[in-house]
Amino acid sequence: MHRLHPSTLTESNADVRGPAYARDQLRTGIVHLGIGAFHRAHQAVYTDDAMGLCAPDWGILGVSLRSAATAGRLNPQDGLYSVLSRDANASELRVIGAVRRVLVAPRELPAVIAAIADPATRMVTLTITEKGYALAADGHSLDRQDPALRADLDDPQHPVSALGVLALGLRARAGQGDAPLSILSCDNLAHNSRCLRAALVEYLQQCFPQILDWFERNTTFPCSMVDRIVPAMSAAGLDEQAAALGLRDEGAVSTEPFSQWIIEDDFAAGHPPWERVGAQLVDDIAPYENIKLRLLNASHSAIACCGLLAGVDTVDQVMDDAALGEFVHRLMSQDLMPALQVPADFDLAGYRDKLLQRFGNPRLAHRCAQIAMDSSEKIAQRWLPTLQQNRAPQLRRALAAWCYLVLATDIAVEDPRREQLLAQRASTAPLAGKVEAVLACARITPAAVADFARLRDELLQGMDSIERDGLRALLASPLAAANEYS
Ligand code: CS2
Repeated sequence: MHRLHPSTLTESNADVRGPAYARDQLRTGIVHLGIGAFHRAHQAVYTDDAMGLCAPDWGILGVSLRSAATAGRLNPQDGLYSVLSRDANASELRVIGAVRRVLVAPRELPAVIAAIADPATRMVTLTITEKGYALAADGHSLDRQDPALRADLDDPQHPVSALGVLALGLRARAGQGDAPLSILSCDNLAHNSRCLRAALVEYLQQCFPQILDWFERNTTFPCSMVDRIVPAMSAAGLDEQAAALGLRDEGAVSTEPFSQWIIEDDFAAGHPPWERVGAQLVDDIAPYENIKLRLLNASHSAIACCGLLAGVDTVDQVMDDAALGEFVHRLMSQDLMPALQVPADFDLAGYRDKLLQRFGNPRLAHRCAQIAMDSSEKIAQRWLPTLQQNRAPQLRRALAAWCYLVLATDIAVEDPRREQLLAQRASTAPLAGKVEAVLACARITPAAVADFARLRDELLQGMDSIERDGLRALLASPLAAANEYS
């Protein structure tokens, strides 16, 4: 079978849709830092659609900050890759042409800096995951313990972190005079681009204070809420997608039909007509990002911890499991939804029902282990605001499941604070102290949660109950259902 490439595209199966613009005229308008599967199934798809309606000058130059894997997959295909979206009822396969090339920052730093500095680049976008922002517990200042950030603050000419690369690129851009640029975070963080801006300002104050005036004049930071479930691709998934495409595609991604993107309308130098292909431009995204983070992502993290602990592999299998699926429903309706402020015309129950349907998608095979990664970062964004606002007894059970997972099992989960978490697992100190230390890794501290001592005691009880009777028994135990959302 031939490999996907512009020269082989005509060999793809007949019903596969390709770019609707002259791809040989594609020019770069966007530099994207962190070009993983999510970006390829989300922003790049909107951009591909939008370029069917405008000049193709919003092509994407992807940058990988660490691994050369994505470059190795996409560059031999001239940036082309396929996106398969499917659920129980429908399936669509298409080829995306919006990505022009992928650079690998550790080996091609000068080219990355030149691309950010190039006045033809009108936007820098980022999907670097929560931990990529190196934010301290207050959520906006720099975490000076972060190893990559520390290295960059010491040697800003040879950066390895996203912030460091972006800052050096901005310094080069500023050297050429005024050239407005929108910088847009597409990560699951509350006030994502505003947090990024605050972190960058602090970084620039220390490393390149001479460009701060330029930075004020030339940059905007529209926040955005992104939503599409994109599981990691498996080897079997690649084979299956190649068979459907009729071409081998090493960069293939597979996702759900649903996609949402809400962006603050605050661009410095124009934007692709994303709003004509399904994205929403709004004045204030705060309510939407809260709903998404504290309902979708919060439930996702609970599903992941409970699924891992119960030995259930994927999200749809969790939803199919009587005790676990019912728990997720209660968690949403009793704890998460009552803690949300929603715009007057927003149908929250409808949003929940759609989410339950999306989580149940049997064609996604979204693994609990993937979502459980980096839990210590995610919990602060997804669970903490609800814990601060109400009793949230169901959410406390999910938190007990996480503590149990970390402290009482040997299930390996990647986490930026893995060493601290493992040290607690190994420690012989009393359990209460270990639970407090684990919670602190997720920024759940006495300063953050008013009834912290009670929370800790409930978690100890919850862990004890898991130990004695198993997770399902804890999740099913009767509790007063306060504030039920019907
Ligand atoms: C998930 C998200 O892996 C995770 O942490 O919760 O990636 C989730 O699938 C997306 O935010 C959905 O938009």
